[in-house]
Amino acid sequence: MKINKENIESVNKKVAENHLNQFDFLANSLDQKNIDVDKLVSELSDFQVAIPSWALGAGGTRFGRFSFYGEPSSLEQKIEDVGVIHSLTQTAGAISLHIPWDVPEDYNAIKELAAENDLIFDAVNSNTFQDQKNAKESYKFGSLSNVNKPPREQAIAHNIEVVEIGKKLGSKSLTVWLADGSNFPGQNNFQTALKHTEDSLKEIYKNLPEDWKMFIEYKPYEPNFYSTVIQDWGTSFMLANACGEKAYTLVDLGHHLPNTNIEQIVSTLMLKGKLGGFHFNDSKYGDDDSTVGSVKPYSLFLIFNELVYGMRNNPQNPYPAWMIDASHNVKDPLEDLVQSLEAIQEAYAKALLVNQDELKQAQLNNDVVLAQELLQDAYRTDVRPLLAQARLARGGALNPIQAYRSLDVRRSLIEERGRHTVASGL
Ligand code: LRH
Ligand code: MN
Ligand code: MN
Repeated sequence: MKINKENIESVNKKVAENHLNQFDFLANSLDQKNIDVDKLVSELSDFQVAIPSWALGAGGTRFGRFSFYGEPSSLEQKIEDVGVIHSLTQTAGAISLHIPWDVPEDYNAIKELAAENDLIFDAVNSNTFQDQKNAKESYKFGSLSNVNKPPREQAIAHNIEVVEIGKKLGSKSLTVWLADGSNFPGQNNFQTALKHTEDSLKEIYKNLPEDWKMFIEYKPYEPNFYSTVIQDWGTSFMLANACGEKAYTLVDLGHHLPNTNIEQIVSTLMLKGKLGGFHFNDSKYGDDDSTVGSVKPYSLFLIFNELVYGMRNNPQNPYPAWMIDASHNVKDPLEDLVQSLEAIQEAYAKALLVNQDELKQAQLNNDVVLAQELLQDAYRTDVRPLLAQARLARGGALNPIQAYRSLDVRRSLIEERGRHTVASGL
C-alpha cells in the first residue's frame, strides 16, 4: 500500500476551500500580533517525529492482546506503514528499530525501501528486558545491573551489536532502556546494582562511534514494582555524565510518577545540555502509553513551551530526537499515530506562539497574572489551520484521518496482508 500525490490531491480538493478560509482568518489575526506566519509554518513543516517499529500493530496488556486487522508482520511492512503515515502527515520522516525484533536481513533492500518511503533510521533500541530464544544467559534478575558477570557481559555485547546494526542503517544513536530493578525489599543491593549499571554503560559507551549519541531512558516502576535501577531523570543524568559527552538523558512522558513536573525536568536537562531524546505518549495513571495529548494536552503544551525555550536559548543542548512511544489496544494503530502526531504538532505550534519577550518581562515584574495570560492566550489559539498548511506545503493531507478513511487504507492493507496477522514485537 503506497499513497501517491494524486491520492492526496484528490482528498485535499474536497476540503481545500474550507481550509483556505480558516487559514486566512488565523493568519490575519496572527499577523495583527506581529507573528511571522510563514516562519511558523516552515518551523512546523520541519518538525519530524520518529515512529517506533513496535507501534504499528495493536499493543496489548499482560492480560491479553486483541490484534488488529492487516497488521504488519515484517520489517518491510512496518516501513510501509510508516510510509503511509508520513505521506499523509509529512511529520513522521523516521523509523526507530527495536533489536532483535527488527533485525534486517538485507540491509541494502531495507535502506532502499526506507528511502522510497522518504524515511531515515532514527535511534536504534536495544532489548535486554526479555530473554531471547537460545540466549545463554537470562535477564530474570537484571541485565546491565545483574549480580553475575555473564549476563552483564551478554547485555553489553547485545548493545554493541545493536550499534553495529544501526551503523549499517545510518542511525546515529542508541537508546538504552533497562527493566532492571527488584520486586521485593532486600532482593537487591541498590549500590551494587547502580555501580554495575554504570560500569556496563561505560563499556557500551566505549564502543559508540564518534558521531553517535547514547540515550539513557529512565522509568520509576514496571516491570519491577519495588525498585528500578534507573528510576528517574537524576539517575539517568548522573549515568550520562559518568559515561561522557555523547551520553544523554531520554525523557519518556509516561515514565513519571503522577503529577511530576515534567516541564521543569526538561528545562533543567536542557540548561545542562543533557536532553538527548524524547518519547511522546500520554497517561492518566502511569506508563499508559495512550495517544499523545488525549488526557493532558495543557501539560504537553507547557512541556513544549520549555522545549521551545531550550531550543532557542540553550546551544549547549543538541537538537533532541523525537519519537512516539505509544501503544494502541482498541484503535487502528495508524489512525492513533496520526492523532498523536497532530497533538504533538499542535502543542509545538502553540508553544511557538508564546510571546517569550513579554513572558520574560512579566516574570521580571512578578506579574503572575500576565504570565498566565500570555501562556493561555497561546494555548487557547486554534492552531489546526497552521498544521494543515504545514502539511500542505510538503504535499501532505489537509485532514490526515479523513484522508486515511476516504482512501480506505486499512481495507487495502487487509487485502494485501490478510485479516488475521500477528505483528512481531510487543
Ligand atoms: C519502556 C519503553 C521503552 C522501550 C519501549 C518498548 O516502557 O517505553 O522506551 O524501549 O517501552
Ligand atoms: Mn519509551
Ligand atoms: Mn514506556
